Amino acid sequence: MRATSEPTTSIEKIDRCGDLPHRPRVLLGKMGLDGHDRGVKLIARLMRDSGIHVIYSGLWQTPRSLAIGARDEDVDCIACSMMSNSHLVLVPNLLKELADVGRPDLTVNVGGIIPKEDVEVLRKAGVNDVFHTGTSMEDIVSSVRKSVIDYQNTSYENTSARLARVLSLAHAGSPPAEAPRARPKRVIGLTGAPGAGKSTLVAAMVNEAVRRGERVAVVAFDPMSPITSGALLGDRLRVDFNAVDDNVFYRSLAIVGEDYASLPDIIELVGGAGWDTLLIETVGAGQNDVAIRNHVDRTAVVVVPGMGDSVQMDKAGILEIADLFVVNKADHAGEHQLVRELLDIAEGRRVHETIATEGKGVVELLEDLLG
Ligand code: B12
Ligand SMILES: Nc1nc2c(ncn2[C@@H]2O[C@H](COP(=O)(O)OP(=O)(O)OP(=O)(O)O)[C@@H](O)[C@H]2O)c(=O)[nH]1
Ligand SMILES: [Mg+2]
Repeated sequence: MRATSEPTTSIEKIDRCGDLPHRPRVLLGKMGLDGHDRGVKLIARLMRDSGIHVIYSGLWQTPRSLAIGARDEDVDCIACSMMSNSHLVLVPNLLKELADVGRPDLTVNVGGIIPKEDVEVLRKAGVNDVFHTGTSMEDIVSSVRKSVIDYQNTSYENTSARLARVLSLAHAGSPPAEAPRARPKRVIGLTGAPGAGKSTLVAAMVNEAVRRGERVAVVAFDPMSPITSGALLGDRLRVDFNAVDDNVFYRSLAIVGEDYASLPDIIELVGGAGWDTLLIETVGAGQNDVAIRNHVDRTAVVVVPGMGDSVQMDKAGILEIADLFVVNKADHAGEHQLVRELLDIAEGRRVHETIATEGKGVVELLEDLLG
């Protein structure tokens, strides 16, 4: 029998970062309008399988959306993959935006299709290192290891940069005593099965909230590998930061199981930094994953058609902790039956129907959750 710490695939999954002061956090950024995503996806897996926490921001990022992401995620470095021959414009712009958002010190590494004569130009502009097609996994991991920063500096002038660092320390178990604390006015939990559409719903809701002139903080949890302690943090990519800019503070964190030990600190520190509304997305949840309820004011349980029948509805566990239900993917077959079955057990709790990808039902959900 295989032990839970043994890899299930032939990729050599080894923690190559366990000796560092903290788990390296890397923002994998893809600027430009091209769709070459094979390289970044490969790098993301390599990093995750080496014990690195990788935040993948998705294609078509702008210098500003990447800079905001890097600051709020408090990454050790940005790994920029450039395939569209726009590196001489976009990368210097990224460095400028990093300075504008309060983190001129952040390490930027660039890789992809970069002509030799451009390497020096990029370095002069402030890029730390440049990597080419065929770069080995060892080189990539070593570039990340070298970028690991010291968390002791909490004195950034920019409030989001400061909050981001304080959250890094809190998640590592040592929140700075002097950081301001207050519980946000509204702390909402979203939970539900993996892939139910939690992040897409959060993205649609924050988009609508910002359109209304509000600011929202989000903390999104994803699983940490039991083998390497690495993680691929992929919730953030659903949000279009070109639209919401830094009216949304978004932080991705990796946990094992339902270990929300740092969450009470995180909630108070987010509130202390002036955010009134906090949405918390759990790791994709199973029937037994109910711990989030202890931390939030209201819990929305997201369910999708086609996952069971009325017997599942009566089982103890996750459906019991719902303050309201969201039937997402309402465009899928079986939606009406699911709503009927939920209404049978809802006991007055509201059942929302949404298609998160089209924004359908999102306004009603937002109004119910945020009032
Ligand atoms: C596969 C491919 C495609 C696929 C993309 C599939 C996908 N989903 O990614 C398809 C067929 C769709 C495609 C389309 C196009 N492509 Co194309 N494509 C390639 C090709 C052959 C390989 C790229 C690849 O996937 N390599 C494998 C990955 C794993 O390697 P990588 O991305 O280089 O990443 C490695 C390193 O660079 C490094 N790395 C990368 N980034 C970073 C970042 C950091 C920080 C670090 C440490 C390391 C690092 O690590 C990786 C692992 O070693 C290249 C040519 C080449 N040999 O590179 C052309 C190429 C990139 N394509 C090119 C072009 C022009 C196009 C098209 C515009 C062609 C056209 N006229 O239609 C379209 C654009 C389509 C679009 N929507 O954007 C040009 C780009 C020219 C330029 N930038 O100056 C290239 C160079 C071909 C050429 N010689 O002209 N393409
Ligand atoms: N058809 C359809 N697809 C949707 C809908 N909402 C989300 N999706 C898709 O479902 C997939 C998963 O969405 P996510 O928002 O990442 O789901 P999640 O619950 O956050 O996933 P985890 O964080 O991994 O648990 C994505 O491909 C979305 O585009 C919907 O209402 N209808
Ligand atoms: Mg998610």
